[in-house]
Amino acid sequence: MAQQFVNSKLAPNKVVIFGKSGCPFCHRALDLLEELHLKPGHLEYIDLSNRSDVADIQDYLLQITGARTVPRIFFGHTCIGGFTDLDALKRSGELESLLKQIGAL
Ligand SMILES: N[C@@H](CCC(=O)N[C@@H](CS)C(=O)NCC(=O)O)C(=O)O
Repeated sequence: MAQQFVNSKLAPNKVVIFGKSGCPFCHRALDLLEELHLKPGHLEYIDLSNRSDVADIQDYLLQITGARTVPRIFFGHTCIGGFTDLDALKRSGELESLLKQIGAL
């Protein structure tokens, strides 16, 4: 179920953030991406906080991305990591071109 849920959310030209409401890194990741004004419908924030299967989802995220912390951020089907990694992409100047490559910007 967790696997199905996560995979159903990912799409080639979409940015997806799996987060939790009490997580400051999640809010910073969402703010950073919202500031870039991605194409409508190409950014989705998924709040895992109130889901009964949150642990299963995080276990599955660990399995496919190497970490179960939130945020877990996907560009298409590729996980770019968490907020620190997103911020590093911004600072290095790679972020916008990666978003353009997947068709989200
Ligand atoms: N360096 C990571 C830090 C992420 C992190 O520490 N997230 C916390 C929440 S703010 C977390 O996942 N804690 C465990 C949990 O909520 O299951 C990032 O930038 O994404």
